Amino acid sequence: ESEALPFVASKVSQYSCQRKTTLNNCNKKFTDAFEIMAENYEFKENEIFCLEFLRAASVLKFLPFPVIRMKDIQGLPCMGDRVRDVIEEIIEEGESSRAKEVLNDERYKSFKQFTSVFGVGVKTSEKWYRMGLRTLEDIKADKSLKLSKMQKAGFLYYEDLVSCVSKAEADAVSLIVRNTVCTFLPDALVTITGGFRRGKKTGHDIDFLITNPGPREDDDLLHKVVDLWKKQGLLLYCDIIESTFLKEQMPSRKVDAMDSFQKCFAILKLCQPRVDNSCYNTSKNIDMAEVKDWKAIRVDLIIAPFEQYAFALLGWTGSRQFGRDLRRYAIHEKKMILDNHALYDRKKTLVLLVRVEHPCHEEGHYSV
Ligand code: DGT
Ligand code: MG
Repeated sequence: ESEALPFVASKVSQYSCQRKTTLNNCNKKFTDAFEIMAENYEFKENEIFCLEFLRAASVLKFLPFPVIRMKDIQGLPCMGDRVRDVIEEIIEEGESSRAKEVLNDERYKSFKQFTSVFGVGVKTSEKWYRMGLRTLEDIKADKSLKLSKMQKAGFLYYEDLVSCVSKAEADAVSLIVRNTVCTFLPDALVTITGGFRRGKKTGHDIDFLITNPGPREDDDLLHKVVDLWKKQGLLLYCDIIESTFLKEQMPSRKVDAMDSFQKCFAILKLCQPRVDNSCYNTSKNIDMAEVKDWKAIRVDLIIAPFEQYAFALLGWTGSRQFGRDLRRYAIHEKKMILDNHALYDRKKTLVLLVRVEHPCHEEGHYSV
């Protein structure tokens, strides 16, 4: 262990990928307010202000101490006037009147409800809001609305999907995914990514990255997996997106661009052991057959060719902000372009390869 160095605000990088941040957040009362502000700007499609608050939240999550006076943020990056105003008010009043206003704002409240449904984004929310619709009850009552297959599933399994996925549930689903994938490709590498790989205890979904280190390629793997789940009655919803990756494709400069891997957005039926409370529950009216013994869980499966696995793992591990900053860092500080498929060196005009040395290990070891 190295000795603790004195904290120097001016040395803090503006890029989250250059800061070592733990899950232990000492500045939650600030970052919660920032995230509300950012979400409201996202709903207004004001990307610049949204990112300003997300970046500030990321910096305060990194700070090893709680901010108690304005002096504490002196010299830190990403502390613009809008951000400082919110911090100052929270220091003085204990809360932010702006964040409170947002929470009480009719448009924000509607967008928050609408976007909590799987398959509903800002665009759809905007459309519904303009139609005068305000709550999920309004949406369900309006029979003239044409919902997508995804949104129908979103409403059908709403209660399960809004309740967080626990680590235990993630582990249970992980077993199912591994077993199914390995029936078709015994050597396949199945890795949990997203928030759970970062050590989070809960998530909104479970993300899996699948690759096959061997020479065998199987373009049908994803289809076989979901077909088997269908047969087993485990699949509640699935949407397979085919890969659009072209060989010789240049990495994308767009910091928020989606990648071109084959992937599947699914909802799985996770069977849960029924809690036997018969000795406490003497009511004879409860028909145990009607007690739901499963939970709908959002699962993303991503298939990456082995040569691109390291980049895919980096991108899908997140967080969103970490990924954005990695790409910005690559472009502005290294004159390179990074996406979920490759790292491109603009000076040498070549695509760099990453060799995965020990694919058998869960975490892997990478060398560029
Ligand atoms: P969660 O599931 O809400 O607990 O949190 P995460 O971090 O698992 O987020 P999730 O599942 O939405 O996505 C996992 C990671 O994959 C995320 O941290 C960044 C990446 N990712 C997901 N969607 C996109 C996208 O549209 N564009 C880019 N560039 N990356 C994405
Ligand atoms: Mg996730």
